[in-house]
Amino acid sequence: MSTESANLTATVIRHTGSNYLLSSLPEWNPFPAVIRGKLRLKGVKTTNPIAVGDIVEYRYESGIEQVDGNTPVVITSVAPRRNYIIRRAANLSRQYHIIAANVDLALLVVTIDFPEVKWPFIDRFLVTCAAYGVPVKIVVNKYDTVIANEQVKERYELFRIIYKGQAGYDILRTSVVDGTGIDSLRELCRGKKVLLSGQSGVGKSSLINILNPELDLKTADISDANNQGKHTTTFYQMHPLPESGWVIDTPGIRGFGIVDLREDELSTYFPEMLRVSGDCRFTPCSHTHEPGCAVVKCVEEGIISEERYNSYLGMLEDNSEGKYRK
Ligand SMILES: Nc1nc2c(ncn2[C@@H]2O[C@H](COP(=O)(O)OP(=O)(O)O)[C@@H](O)[C@H]2O)c(=O)[nH]1
Ligand SMILES: [Mg+2]
Ligand SMILES: [Zn+2]
Repeated sequence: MSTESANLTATVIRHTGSNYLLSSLPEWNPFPAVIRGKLRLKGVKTTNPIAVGDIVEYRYESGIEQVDGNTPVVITSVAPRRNYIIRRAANLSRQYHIIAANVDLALLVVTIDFPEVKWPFIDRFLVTCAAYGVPVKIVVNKYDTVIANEQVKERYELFRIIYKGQAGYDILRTSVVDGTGIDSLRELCRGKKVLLSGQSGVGKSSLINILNPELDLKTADISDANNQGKHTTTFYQMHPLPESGWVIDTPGIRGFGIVDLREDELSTYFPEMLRVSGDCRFTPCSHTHEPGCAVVKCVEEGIISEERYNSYLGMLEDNSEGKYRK
């Protein structure tokens, strides 16, 4: 065997249009890459054949023996994904978009007050993580603004009852302003590939800057007219953390369409529904119209939140209609 046939592999750390940046993780040595021609990929049709976190094989262009940092290498194949997070690219579209692949942990960053929590969005994200095998935790950022206001505090308590108490998700409270939870966040990310996701303006880039001050990522001031976070991150990018671990910053995702979930499986991705569905009179039960449905009973009794149940009903509809929700 000649050494030329040795496989060279690296991880995709950035993707903009048809340009990629790779690194030989765990080493951090970013170098450019391109795809030549069509890369045959099995499975779903996506707007991006290769996503951040993908492990790829590459070769050097003829005559160049090693990475010189400037000349792009050529990506020749993508390794099977351990998991990934996928969403519908636009309303009624059959085109899908992979946000990231081979993720050890997804952190869904939310804020209680500013911007306000968009329930359909976060429930779609949580369901997608469960369906595609990505462990997920919730980060409530800007916790300084929660403790500063009684009303916001009440909204947070309700949020915690529903997502932690009923659904069982871990919630980490953080604040970039007073440092709450930052050590725990650093600990959570150690040695892992972590995706930070969430609406624009919740503080994803600010959190990454605290974890690695050398990055100095742009953050947006959202105190402008309509409380809309500006899109300061325009592409998905993985960043190294000082000790060990990597975080993937995502641009503000405006909507999230769930992809290819079987209707009879959907409720199993809501932990609080899954827990009681064994008590439904019928199997399978869609938890909509069936008599003796344990899920509906729990919703009526306030044991399962109406918002979460409504998210479930909305997803059943979207799934059949191919919709994308804001
Ligand atoms: N009060 C407060 N503001 C924060 C906190 N984290 C971020 N911000 C502010 O929220 C705005 C949006 O932050 P950014 O990191 O750009 O959000 P991203 O769109 O999720 O990346 C900026 O003005 C930040 O200064 C926090 O913990 N507390
Ligand atoms: Mg950002
Ligand atoms: Zn039922």
